[in-house]
Formats: sequence, C-alpha cells, structure tokens
Amino acid sequence: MDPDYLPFHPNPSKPTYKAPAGAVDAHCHVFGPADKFPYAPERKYTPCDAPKEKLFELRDFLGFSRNVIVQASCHGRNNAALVDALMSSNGLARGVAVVGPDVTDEELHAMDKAGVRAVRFNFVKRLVDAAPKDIFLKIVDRIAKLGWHIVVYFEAPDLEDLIPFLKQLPTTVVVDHMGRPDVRKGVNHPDFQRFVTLLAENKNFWTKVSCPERLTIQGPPYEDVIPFGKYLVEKFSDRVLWGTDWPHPNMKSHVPDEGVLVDVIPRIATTEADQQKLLVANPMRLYWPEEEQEK
Ligand code: 0GY
Repeated sequence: MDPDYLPFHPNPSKPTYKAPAGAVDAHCHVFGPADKFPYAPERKYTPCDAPKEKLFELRDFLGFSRNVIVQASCHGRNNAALVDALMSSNGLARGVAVVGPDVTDEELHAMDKAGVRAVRFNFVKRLVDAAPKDIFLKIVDRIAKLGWHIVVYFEAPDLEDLIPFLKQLPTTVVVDHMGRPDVRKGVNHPDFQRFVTLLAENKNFWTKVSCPERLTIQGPPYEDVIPFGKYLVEKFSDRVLWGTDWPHPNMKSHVPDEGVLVDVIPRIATTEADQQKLLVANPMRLYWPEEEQEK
C-alpha cells in the first residue's frame, strides 16, 4: 500500500435511509488480495487489499442486494480478481472489465459467462497512460456483439476533446461520477452544462450520480455535491445509476463512511419513484436484463 493511501473505513455507520428491496450498488471495486491477485506492474497506485468478502459484507450491512464491480486501474487488464468475485457472488454481482485489443474471443466469452457486461475506457491521466483512440475502437464492435456496453471515466476539462470519440460509440455509454465536475463552479457553469447537453442529445448516454466523497470541497455530508446529483436525477431519471465506490481508491482528504454516502441518496433522488429507478429499475435493466424480462 502506498504510504499516503487511505484504507477503507473499518467500521461504517448504519445509514438512516433504507434502500428499496433489490437495490444495486452499481460502482464498487475489489482489490487483491495481492498474494492471490497481484497488482499490475504498470499501476499508478498501490491500494490496500479490498477483497470480495468485505464487499459482500458491506452490501448486506448497507441493506443492498447486488453489486456491479468495476475493474480499477491498479489491476490493469488482468480481470482475475473481478471474475473471481463475480463467480463467488451467486449471480448477485455483475462486472465491468478492462481489456486490450489483444483479448481473445475465448477470453471475452469466459468473462461474459462469469457476469461481465461492459468494458471500461479510462481517460483519467493520473490513473492510466494515454492510448490512441483506435485501440478502443478496435474493441467496441467485438464487445457490442456480446450485448455489452461501455463505461467511461474522464474529468470535466477533458470532455470537450472526447466528445467526437464518445459520440461514435454504438452501445449504451455510462459516464462515471457525473463526468467529475468542479463543484465550485455550480451546475450552470458551461463545463457541467456541456455534460448535460451530451446526455440530453444522446439517449444512449447514462451516468453514475456517485462519488460525492471525491467531488466535495466541503467534506461530509457533501452538501456542495448534492445539486449536481439532484439535477441529473431529475432530468435523466431513467439513465442514472448509483454506487458506493467502495473502497474509494486514491482518497486523500478523508476516509468516507458508506453509511453517510447512502444517506446522500434521498437528497439527490427525492421521490420514491426516482429512488426505485436509480437503485433498482435502471441497474437491473442494464446489468440483469434477463430478470427484468421475466417479470
Ligand atoms: C474510482 C475512481 C478512481 C480510481 C479508479 O481505475 C481506477 O483506478 O477508477 C480515482 O482515482 O478517481 O472510480 O474508483
């Protein structure tokens, strides 16, 4: 673990907010354990181990039912820890993998069988080395054939340059953490409005209204981030997801308490109908569509 890396909260509080039955934590990670699933040599940080057992324990403690586990940069393109967690979840976790153009069809099919339903394209410069866009485009058609979608991670100042590329993507595109706005600028600032316009004009774009702990300047209970999540939930209630982001890699300011994070939900999704969409209907439609169709 890096000397300045903050481990996850050892003892989170019980949230006051009670999530609806079947709620999905649609953005979280598993890290290691390193002796079984070593971190990638090209990683930009070394986290503390955050094994699947701890994630499933947290899910139950918070009153959630399912997880969408996202491959983080510290594991590079080796999705073994992710796949192992999916296979131990009794079908209650689905995954977002990171792959390169050299991935074989056999590997893609094996990941699909384990529960992977998307790939992640990470453009955050402190996390990954820049890669030519062709590399990503080579993967797109292959994963689209499997019915997978694409999750993208970038920071607000990089959106303008990325828009032409993003608009080429033929699948559903889920943007991590509200496109990482600078919350000091407010929701009406052109940077955030550029992101809002992208969602308004492209119905295949979704976003995660997650990560107040990263976006906040004020700290918990994240008052300064609320207007951003609320704005997106009100405008795009059928295309929003929520996640804890456990174990919160690279947090420098504070150790987030997941109970406090769950209590953000009713402040951004203020009606029961919107909470049901955010936590159940939307993630189920995207990650467990076969269960939705059975209804
Ligand atoms: C997140 C955010 C971060 C890290 C990663 O892939 C990653 O390493 O996603 C971050 O440092 O902002 O969603 O976990």
